[in-house]
Amino acid sequence: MASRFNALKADAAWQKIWDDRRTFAADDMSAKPRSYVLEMFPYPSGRIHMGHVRNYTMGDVLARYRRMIGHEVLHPMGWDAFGMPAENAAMEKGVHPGTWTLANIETMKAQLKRLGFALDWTRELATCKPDYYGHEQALFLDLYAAGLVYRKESAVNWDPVDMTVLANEQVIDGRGWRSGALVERRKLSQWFLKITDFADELLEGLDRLEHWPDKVKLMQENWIGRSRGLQFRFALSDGGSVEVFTTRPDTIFGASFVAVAADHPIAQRLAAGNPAVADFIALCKQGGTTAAEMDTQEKLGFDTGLTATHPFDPAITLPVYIANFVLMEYGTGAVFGVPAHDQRDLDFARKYALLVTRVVADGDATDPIFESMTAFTGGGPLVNSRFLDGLGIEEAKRVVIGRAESEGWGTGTTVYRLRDWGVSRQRYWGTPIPIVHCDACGPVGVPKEQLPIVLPDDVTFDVPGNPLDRHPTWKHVPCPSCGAPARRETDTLDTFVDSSWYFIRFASQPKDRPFDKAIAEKWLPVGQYIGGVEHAILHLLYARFWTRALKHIGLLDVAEPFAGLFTQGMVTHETYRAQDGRWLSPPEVRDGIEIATGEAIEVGRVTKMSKSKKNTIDPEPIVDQYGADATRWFMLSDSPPERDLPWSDAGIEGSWRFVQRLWRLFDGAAPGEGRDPALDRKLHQTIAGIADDIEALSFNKAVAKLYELVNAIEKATPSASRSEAVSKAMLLVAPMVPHLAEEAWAAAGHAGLIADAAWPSVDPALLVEDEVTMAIQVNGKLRDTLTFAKGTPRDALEAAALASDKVIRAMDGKLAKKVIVVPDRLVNIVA
Ligand code: ANZ
Ligand code: ZN
Repeated sequence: MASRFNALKADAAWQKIWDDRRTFAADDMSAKPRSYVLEMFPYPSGRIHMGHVRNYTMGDVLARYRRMIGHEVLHPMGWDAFGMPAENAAMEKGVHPGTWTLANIETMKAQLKRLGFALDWTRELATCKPDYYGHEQALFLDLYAAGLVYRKESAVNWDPVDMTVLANEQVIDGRGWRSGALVERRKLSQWFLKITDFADELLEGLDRLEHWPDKVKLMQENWIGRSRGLQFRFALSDGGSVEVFTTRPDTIFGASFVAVAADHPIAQRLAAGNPAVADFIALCKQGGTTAAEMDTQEKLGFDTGLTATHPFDPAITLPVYIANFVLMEYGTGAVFGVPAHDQRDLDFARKYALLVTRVVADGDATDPIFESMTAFTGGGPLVNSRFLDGLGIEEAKRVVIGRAESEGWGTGTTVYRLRDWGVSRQRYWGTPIPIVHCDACGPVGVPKEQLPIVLPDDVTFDVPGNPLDRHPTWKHVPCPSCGAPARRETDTLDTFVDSSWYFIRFASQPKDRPFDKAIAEKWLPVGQYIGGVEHAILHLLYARFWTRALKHIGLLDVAEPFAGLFTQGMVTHETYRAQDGRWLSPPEVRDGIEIATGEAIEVGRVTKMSKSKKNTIDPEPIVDQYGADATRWFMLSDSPPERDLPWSDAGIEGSWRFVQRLWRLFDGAAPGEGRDPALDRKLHQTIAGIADDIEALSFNKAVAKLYELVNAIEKATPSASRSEAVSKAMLLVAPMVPHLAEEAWAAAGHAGLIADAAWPSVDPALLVEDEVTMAIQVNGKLRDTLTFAKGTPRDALEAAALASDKVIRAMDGKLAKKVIVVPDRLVNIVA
């Protein structure tokens, strides 16, 4: 062996061997216990980043470890390959989205390979390929046939200058990202998936996900947002009535106005006779559709002059407004406002000088006059509310709902914040929705034998809008049902649909159908899923829904897609700024100086690596310089995996030095004879501890134990124990630094791959601590502590205690009358 580990050479050599031998291909038919380890698949943006490296290294250590303990491991990789950035590249650089995407996949795949991940590349998939999205189209049709897909008018962001629909992320401060025009809300007929049918199941299923982080479960719970509500009618001064919906019926005595949406029938009726109303409604239609935008928009209202009668007291009347913050799509499109206890209502009430009455006590504050500009949304006993006074919020809700129902003016309902999933995107680079619109037959599903409906290649991006829609021929097809000339659907599916079932396709990928039920069921659910917390809500909820929907239609009998979930922290780095405020990248800076100008720079906060702040470290040159193993090792050390990992040069250099140190240890192991009991114990404790740490994904703890073990081995003198510890240490580090481990394993004369070797077994007897620290007392007072081998006999303990300097001093010349010995615990000398 050479005394220096040549990572560049070893990395490439072992990667080729793993590839040639298909070492990490999973066997569907294996009789071994199965492990499905999955990291969230990447979007092929062009290059991998440190976040990918950290994420995939964690999954890789678990996957390799599970192989070593004898599992058949499925650890696949693919590409979430549809989406806007490819279309943006097409618009900016004139390159076809497909060309751009496939080139990125090729680059990134090569980059991933250089990190030596134990991936089953035979199952690689890319969602932008017809052999993936064609099966997705088939599943969409199955869901359509089962009534889980429907069409509905819904609001979109409309750019009036570019004449196109914009995705929410293309609306910046209420304006189109390209045109800069104020975005309007427009109605379009769009496709929806009935996720709300599964709201209760999705909520209740969370309780059974023991291996999910609580914070993610809470986020999903809030997103589903199940609550009890009340729907009831207010009588109006014009003889009509308006139905409102509330989740806070307890606050009914704090109501100071009623508000309806701009497209509520009452508003529309008033607009017909009053141009001022019509103008106000037009004003409300400006602005984006995202919840955040709705929240930050200024609250605007139009007083209709109508009044509404309070359900519990006809003497109380409330003004009726048309308001821009009330949505027609939610509840009944009308609300009553309680300004003291809802911030939107308070903003509105202050603006229009309406009454603000406190009805929930805020600690000592019970005064009906509410002065603050911040609504009180906390809990407390009801006040100023007649028969509700003194009740808690939940109790008061029940009382009001009970009275409304028994008096017949309202109904209690269970309501959800969760909306059905709108999947239509007016974009090119996505899965074509397999529907044909016929004037006679309406929307008709494409017969499955015509799938995949493939995207046309000859599209242009020089003008805004959807290239599929303006393609000269693609959409003109005969109706599958009656044969008359008809139009293909030109919307494509939300890319979240693609990622809602890729883990099923990884498990089984027949050519002629989306997956084989029996084989997919062998692998699923994914045992350990690892990814960013940014997907805590949408992706994970959609995948849970899709899995249930497939179960509902009998295609797959799996309750939950991901049994275990782990959300890893980010890789962060310092930020640098030049004197003139320009962000500088780490290579442009040395010792606090901008290299190019020689001027001092300002060191900013440590933040998530991002292109905009230029504080990214490109993994590829790091791997070139330090090798895959040092890079992997650094990703695992220092920070707990759920926390942020600050990148530092010192950190990667330290990892590199440790890799070299491991190499010297494996290289220089002189054979020896005789046992070294302390080292034996250390080794076996480390084996057991690391196994637990890896299962718990506490990689930093496993790393710390390996440092300790290596220290102990280095200090030990040659012995049979030391030789054993060296060769077992190779196995222990193999999941983390696999190239070095293979190299050392081969050099030590083993025939097979260390990737296929078994995890060392533990001798339970050696796990027991064999030393005890005992209290030595004189007349019941602690005077000394001494360490003995476990089970040391009484007379030896007694003799050692009496010989202690501290004891002798404490006895002050007196004789011991009696010595009480509790073996392994204490010695008490009575003097
Ligand atoms: C009275 C009230 C008092 C309300 C109070 C809230 C706080 P969640 O919980 O998110 O479902 N609301 C109902 N329909 C609406 C619509 N179409 N557009 C805008 N707001 C609407 O929200 C339910 C609450 O949102 C309802 O309860 C209603 O205001 C409002 F202290 O009624 B509440
Ligand atoms: Zn037809």
